Amino acid sequence: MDKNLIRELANYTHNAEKEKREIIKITAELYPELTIDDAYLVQEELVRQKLEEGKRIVGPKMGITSEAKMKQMNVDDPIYGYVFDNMLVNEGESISIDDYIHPKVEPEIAFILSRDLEGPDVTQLDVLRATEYVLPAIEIIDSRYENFNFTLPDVIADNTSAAGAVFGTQLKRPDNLELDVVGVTVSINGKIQALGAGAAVLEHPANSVARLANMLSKKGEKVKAGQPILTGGITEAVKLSRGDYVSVKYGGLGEVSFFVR
Ligand code: 0L1
Ligand code: MG
Repeated sequence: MDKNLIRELANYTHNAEKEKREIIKITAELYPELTIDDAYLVQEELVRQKLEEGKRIVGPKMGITSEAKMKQMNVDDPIYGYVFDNMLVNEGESISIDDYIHPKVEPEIAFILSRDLEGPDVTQLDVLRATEYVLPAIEIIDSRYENFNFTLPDVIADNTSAAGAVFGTQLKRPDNLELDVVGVTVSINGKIQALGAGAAVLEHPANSVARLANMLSKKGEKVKAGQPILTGGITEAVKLSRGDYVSVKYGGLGEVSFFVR
């Protein structure tokens, strides 16, 4: 793919993110031929631009991690993107809805590794052995595309809709936790809007970290120790509105909350 085109497409999604403005998906008219491999080149350029602006990668995130969503999008692999430091929201604090386009939240379990993991054959057991802590988290997604209407290459080129992350402050050792049967409820203003269990993420959230390591190995990259890794939404994404109090409870892992003003 031509370098100028990669830059043009990265500018397209990056500018929309900076200006909090909806855009039409790339594959509609701008470049209908965009493949998944092309889209990761666009994402790499987007990441490069953000780093050049002084932003810092906090950690990777996985998306499309439920079998139902993969089937719906007709793909075999989940997708990945990156959470940056300017996207972090402190637990218990508030966000302004005006800083987003049409934000939604996803309850996720995050992993912090004690050592790097390098694919291509990383397993769930390898991940659990390398895990220092797991922690509860909420991802805020905010596709830059109109009505969240995109194909898989489009969403990869948009850094997989990454817009925010709230990490819980309780870190737990993974040893005595059964993360596949951890229950999760997402409440808005005290009313449960979605619920699920850890197994919704590739049967076990550790599988998501393994898949990430194996996908990154195709580019000669690893999953790094010390970074929180968002493993994917346990329930469908829940839309946010001004005035919401968002509270997510995780069995055995604690609670994470924030306000929307
Ligand atoms: O983190 C995610 O699972 C989001 C992936 C992109 C799909 C979306 O924006 O709904
Ligand atoms: Mg997510």
